[in-house]
Parts: sequence; C-alpha cells; structure tokens
Amino acid sequence: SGTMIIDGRKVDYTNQKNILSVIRDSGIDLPTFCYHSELSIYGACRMCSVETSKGEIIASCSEKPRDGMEIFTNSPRIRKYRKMILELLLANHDKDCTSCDRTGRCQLQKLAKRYGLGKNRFPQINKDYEVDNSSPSIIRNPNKCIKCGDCVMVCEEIQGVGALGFVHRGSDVMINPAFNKSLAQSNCVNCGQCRIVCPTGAISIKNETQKVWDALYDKNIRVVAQIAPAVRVALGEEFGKNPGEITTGKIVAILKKLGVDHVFDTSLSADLTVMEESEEFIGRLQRNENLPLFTSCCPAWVKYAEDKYPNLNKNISSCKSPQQMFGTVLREAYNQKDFEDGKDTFILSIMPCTAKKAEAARKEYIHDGIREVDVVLTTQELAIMIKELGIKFDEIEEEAMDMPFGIGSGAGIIFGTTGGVTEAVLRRVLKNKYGKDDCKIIFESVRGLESVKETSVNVDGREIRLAVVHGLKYADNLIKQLQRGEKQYDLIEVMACTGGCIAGGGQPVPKVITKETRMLRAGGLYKIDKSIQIKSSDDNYAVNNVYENILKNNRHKLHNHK
Ligand code: HC1
Ligand code: SF4
Repeated sequence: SGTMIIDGRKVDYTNQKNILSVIRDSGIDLPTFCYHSELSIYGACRMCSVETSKGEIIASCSEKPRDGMEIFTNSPRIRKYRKMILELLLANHDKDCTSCDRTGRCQLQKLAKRYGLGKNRFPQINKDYEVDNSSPSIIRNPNKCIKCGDCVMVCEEIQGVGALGFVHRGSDVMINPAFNKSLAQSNCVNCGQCRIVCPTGAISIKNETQKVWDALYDKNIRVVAQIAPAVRVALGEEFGKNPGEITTGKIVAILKKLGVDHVFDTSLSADLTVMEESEEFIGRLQRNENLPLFTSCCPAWVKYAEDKYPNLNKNISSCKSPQQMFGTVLREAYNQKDFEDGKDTFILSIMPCTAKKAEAARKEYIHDGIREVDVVLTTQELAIMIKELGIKFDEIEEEAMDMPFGIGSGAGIIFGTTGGVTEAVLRRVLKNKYGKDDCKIIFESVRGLESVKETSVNVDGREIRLAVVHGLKYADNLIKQLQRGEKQYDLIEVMACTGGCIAGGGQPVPKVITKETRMLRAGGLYKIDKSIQIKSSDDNYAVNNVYENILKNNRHKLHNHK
C-alpha cells in the first residue's frame, strides 16, 4: 500500500496490481483495448499510457504502483499520444461501421468519439483481408482487427485451446489460426470467448436471424422455440437492464410477437438430462465402470475432449445436451401433427452460446436430412431481431411459457451456471438421504466462481467424489492430474466458459466482462430457482408427461449412441 499522486491529487492504494487499477479505482476511466483483469498483461495497445513526473511515458497496465510516484493521465503529451494511437488504428481499420454488428458498442468507435477525432491525418490503409466465414459459430474479419491480442490470450490462457496466434511482424502483424488455416479447420471449439473480449467487430457471431425471419413469414411452417436458462438473465442488458435481471416473461411475449407459435423452456429438457444422467451415473457406480463420468451438455467441452482426449470418449456421458434432447422430444411431439396439418415444424433454440450452433449442426443430430434443432440464435441475435422490429422492451407485458413443455424445475434452471448441473444431479440423487441443512451445505460447495470446486458425499455407504470445473484450461489441468493419479473423482462437470453458460459467447457484451457480471447473472438464476415450487427434476410432472406420452419406448433417443 502507499500513496500516489495522480493528476495532482493524492490517491491511496492498497493491493492494486498495477497503476491502471489505481487510476481506475480513483474514478478516472482510463481507456484500454487490451487490458482484461482476468488475462495476463500484454501491454499491446498503449492506450493506458500515462506520463510520469520525470517526463517518461509508461503503459500503466504494466507497472506496479510505487509510493510517492506522480503521474499524469491527461497531460498534453499523453493527449497527443493517445490520439495518435487511435488515428493509426483507425487508418488500419476498415470503415464500414454502419454495417458492422458491433456498431454503437465498439470500443474503437467509442474512444474515437470520446477523444473527438475528426479527419484522420494518416492515409487509410485497406488491406482487404479475407473474412473467415468457415466456422458454424463465429465470423472473423481481420480488416477490423486492432491486434490487441485479447482473443489470442483468452483462447490460450482460459480455454487452453490456442486456436489463434500472431503471425508476421512489424506493420504486417496480424492474428490468424495456426498455419493459415480457417477457423473451421483449426482446433477452435466455437466457445465464442474471443468474441466476448474482442473490442471491435473483428470477431462476431454468425448471424442467422434471416433464417428465422424466413421461417416466421412462411405460413406452412410452425415455429417452436426453446429458451435456454442463461438467456433470461442477460438479454435485458441489451435494453439497459442490469446483469442478472430476470426477463423470462418478456422474452416469451416478444417471441410470440415475432410470430413464434409455441415457446418452451430448455430447463425442462435439462430436467430430462438430470433424469438420464443420474441413472447413467448410478449404473456406472454400481458396475464401477467408465468413471469418472464427465458431463456432456457443453458442446465446446465435448469438442475439446474429442480433439484432445479421444480416450476419454467412454467417460463422457452418453446423454445428449438439453438443447438436443428438446429437439428430439419436439420432433416426436409434432411429427404426427405436421403430417395432419400439412405443416413443417421449425425448431428454434435461443441460447447464450455460440457453440450450440455447431452442436445443432453435428451430423449425428441430422436424421434423413432433418435437424433436431433447425436454427440456434444466440441471446445477442435475439436482441438484434427485437431491435429490428422496434419492440419497446420496457413496455412489453410478460407472458408465461406454453404447456406442456414450458415448465422446468429449479434444478433445470441452475444448469446455466457453473456447478448447476452437479447440484441438479445431487438434488435428485441425495433426495431423502440428507436433511435439508446438510443438503444446503453440500449444494453451496459447488456454487461460486472458483475455477475448480470439489465436494464429496456419502450415498448408501459409498463416498462419491465430485468436481466442477469451468474454463477449458482448468479442465485440461484436472484431466492431467487424473491421468497422473493425483486426483480421483466419480463425476466431473465441465463448462467451457468461465462462469458457465451465463457467460457464454452468445451473450451481450458489457465493456468488459467481470467477475461481478458473472455473479449477477448467476444470481439471477438462483433467484429464479428460489421462486419455483419444483426444486428437483424428478418432481417435474412435465418430465413425466414427456416420458409417458411423448417418448414412450423411445427414451434411448435422448442419448448419443457411441
Ligand atoms: Fe446452457 Fe444447457 S445449461 S448448456 O449453459 O445444459 O447454452 O443456459 O441451454 O443444452 O439447459 C447453454 C444455458 C443450455 C443445454 C441447458
Ligand atoms: Fe478460441 Fe473459443 Fe475463439 Fe475458438 S471460439 S478461437 S476456441 S476463444
């Protein structure tokens, strides 16, 4: 701790790790492109530069605060320097802001405005790089890239994937997948975390809204939608609400306004997943085979494991994800009706996740040319549709989801945050085995944002060891520990994105996503859970209805047949 002098004002600091944090904590919004407190410091953008009393210009993100140090954040030299950086970036950046999906929320655009940049002194350089459209989930446009390195860092440090890297040097430097491959050919797992940290429109979601408009306009098509748990606690952010604010009823009403015929809840199929997965788990425990069981609901994790640890295939749950289970159930439910009405049913998912687009496109989920889920729209794309239609979000009156698939249990809701799947399975498996208070303690142990959470419970005399991990890099570490025999578990929940689906690659992007954003969104899900009478998946009568009246003898269709 100590005291610094910032712009002539004494500022005390305690344990801030760099000068940038001291400045920001003192109430000055010093701009950056490349600084994310969760990633390592890279110092590429130099926007956070400040001048010292000795006249040096330093990047405040890369220097520790020192007692007595005096700095200026807005000296004439710094102002000039900052503007020059921005001008150089803009000269290298394509100019089609109006058609960019990041317009209005682009950090470069915002700062250009904030520093009153007018006509650029530097000549415009158009490099005309090819746009990479190959991925089913995201689009990379190098012409909009400012080389801050955020995407490289998140992909490497948090996801452990390393699909992106710097190539070339000097003014030719750019970011690409290795060996000049396209994203689709690379080991990218489609998580979209690079898009969350990208300050410009260089990485964006593959926009599939037109396919949905087409289906909505077609009289011969019945559009049926499912809404994932995490969407409802983040969509509001696009309309001025705080992270975690619950907007389920508005989403339903809006989808209806858009012309969707029936709106259902993915947390119902999350309940189905709990039923199937806990049975699978108990079976494996009894036979002592293929343990630990890894969860299979996160498609980015599934792809990661397939690519990197093919030997783990038998350990990964055979359960389809809730999204695909719902697609399966809805196809069963509407098959006959489609035939009678002469209509086609179009199944739309609204998901917080870019990898869900890739999941729905997997060949095992296409039967006789028909996909289980036709189109996956991310939360962000739903916001685009709402804005296109000009719906006033605040004025929309809430509506309930439709029956018989519009009810999920609290367990199905908390799937959307790290630890949720584990808690949901535990609610079912521990039923009548522990008192309420003990359950509370056990459930608490899998909540929160710690990268790896562990707990163990005694079920019928057997100690069951569970681990919950989010961020693929941490999953990778855990797998290595298992392989070295340092750790032993029976059940491992893996979610690719830090915080789980609430922080998925398809969610709205705050200026920077922080721990607080994640806590608030997760808090929204726990709040919904509190307000639902049905806490455990097996108590959800809508689940029983699916088994008895829809699936009948076709329960196996909820599984991947490996
Ligand atoms: Fe998720 Fe899931 S929780 S994976 O985060 O298992 O996307 O929300 O829908 O499928 O339910 C995502 C969320 C979602 C599935 C469920
Ligand atoms: Fe890396 Fe995920 Fe981006 Fe792919 S989508 S490049 S895996 S961060």
